[in-house]
Amino acid sequence: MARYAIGDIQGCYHSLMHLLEQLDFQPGRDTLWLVGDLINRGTGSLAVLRWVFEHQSHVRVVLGNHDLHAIAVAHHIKPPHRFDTLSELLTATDGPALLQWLRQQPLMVLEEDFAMLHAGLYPQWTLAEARTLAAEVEAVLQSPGYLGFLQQMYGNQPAAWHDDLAGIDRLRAITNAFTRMRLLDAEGVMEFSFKGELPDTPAGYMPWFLAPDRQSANATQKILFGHWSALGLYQGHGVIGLDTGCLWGRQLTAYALETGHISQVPLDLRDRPADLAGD
Ligand SMILES: [Mn+2]
Repeated sequence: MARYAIGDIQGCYHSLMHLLEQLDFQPGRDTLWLVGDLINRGTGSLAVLRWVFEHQSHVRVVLGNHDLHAIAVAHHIKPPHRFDTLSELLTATDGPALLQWLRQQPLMVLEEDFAMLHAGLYPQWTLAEARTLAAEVEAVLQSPGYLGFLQQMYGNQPAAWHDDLAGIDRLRAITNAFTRMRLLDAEGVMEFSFKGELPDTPAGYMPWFLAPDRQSANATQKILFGHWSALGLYQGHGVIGLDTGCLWGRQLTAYALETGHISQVPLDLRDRPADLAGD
């Protein structure tokens, strides 16, 4: 029995199949931990989501920004982005059921030895506090009122967390930290536009995992995350970054939780659309 965490798949179905073959992944014996952004931009969003749905009892998933975007587009809350590759999923007869299942997935997984989230963990939060805050958003996403939340989910404000945030501001700040954050400034203001490499971090900002006062820094759990393809494979400070830019022509990466062994496959070119740009 093994557990493997896999970085952002983004609809790269063939690359995922190659990686699972390389791992000799056996459903019923092994478990996958997927760091979110399962779908969009690659050509195989429908195939990826069908595969994950079919193997859901052997897969742990956290929601990424592209996953939430797909749900919002499906409900006509957000217009499709020019480089979205969601139309096959959105028109499939099983599309609504697949997206309903996706909407039930958490923002954070917390076990005794590992935690997993898509983008970042706000430095002021312990892992236990973060899990409680994730539950606030998950409860709304899983409630009949989820459309109202999706309609107000977008926006960069409030950019800093305060414990006394309430209502939609509170839910938006939690969602942005878990699914979009890469950098913050010394005052804890989140920055969402920078997507570059670590050495190019703008002056005055730092990656969330290098914040000097990070409450999760000394946790027992290692933190698995994705979302930052330009960071690449990152191991240090108790975190493991797994988005290695498969979609962008680099690799899809798996991290074996029991051994720390890294496995990688290159992009299968069938996964890459002819028209690819954006984030
Ligand atoms: Mn992402």
